Amino acid sequence: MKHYDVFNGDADGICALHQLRLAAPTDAVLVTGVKSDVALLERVPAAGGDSVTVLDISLDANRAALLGLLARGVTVQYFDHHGSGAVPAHPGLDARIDTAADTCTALLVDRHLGSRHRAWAVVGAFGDNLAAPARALARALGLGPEQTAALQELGECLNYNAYGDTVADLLADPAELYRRVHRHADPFDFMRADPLYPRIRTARDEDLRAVCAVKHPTLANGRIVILPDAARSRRVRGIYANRIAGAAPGQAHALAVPNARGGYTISVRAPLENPHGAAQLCRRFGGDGRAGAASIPHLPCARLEEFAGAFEAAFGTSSFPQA
Ligand SMILES: [Mn+2]
Repeated sequence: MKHYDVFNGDADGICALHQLRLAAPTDAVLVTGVKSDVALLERVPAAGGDSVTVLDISLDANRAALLGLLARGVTVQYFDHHGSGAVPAHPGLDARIDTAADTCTALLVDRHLGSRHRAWAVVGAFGDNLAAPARALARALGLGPEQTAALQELGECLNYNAYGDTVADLLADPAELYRRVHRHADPFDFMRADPLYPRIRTARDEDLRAVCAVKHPTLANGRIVILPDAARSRRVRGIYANRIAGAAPGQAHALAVPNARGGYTISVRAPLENPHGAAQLCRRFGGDGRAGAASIPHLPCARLEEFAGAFEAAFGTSSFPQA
């Protein structure tokens, strides 16, 4: 009997799995990928009697594969906070799905485990740009401002590492990053001990510096930012989207990064002060996500203006800028 751990390669996915496996060590086959690679369940060759844990990928995006696994007699444990559609009622499925805008998978696992490895839930929540819930948990742990800031940076760096069109764009394969993180029950130990961490942090700083040098116009209620065609832009887009969203919490933001298919990958952040509408907008263009943060894997160039119009209509912004 085999067990498979299937998880989003971002901070939230890694920190959710890490907490679960600290509490219940399991010899598992790891299945993961870049952040936008969410159709992961179809890669799981489990048979009857096997088991699967799924973390931080939308049930809707994996529905057919999930139903196939359940039909073959595989038991599935599922934690997620993305739009799920109807959750199948099946005795083999234990699903804990909560799509509230202020939660994430690492927080759902924290709740499930009775806060046993809460510092990692703080890291995962910061990674998903949920600073308010992350800070509340950090306070509950008695962490001071410096320690909290260090966990925030760790979450942002783990999240940054997951962005790219393919694993080759990334500093570290998310499966390898998880294995390294998993050697440390304490996030401060990981930050001190693993040389990969300062490497990721330095790369993130360099990418951010280069991208911040690009000038972008500001609209009345939001911004659409187009980054240059470079691997750096693909790596930094998530953390940069969170950065500009945090700097103007009343505004909506869309970040367009040229992709290998000759179009754009779009990251959308609804205003942090009113985190609604991002997923709804992205679904119209073949994307998905959460109410506050969502993305479109591929927007053909010809549809960029249509997207800008829909962005304006969704968030009440005024005009389409030329960046
Ligand atoms: Mn997440």
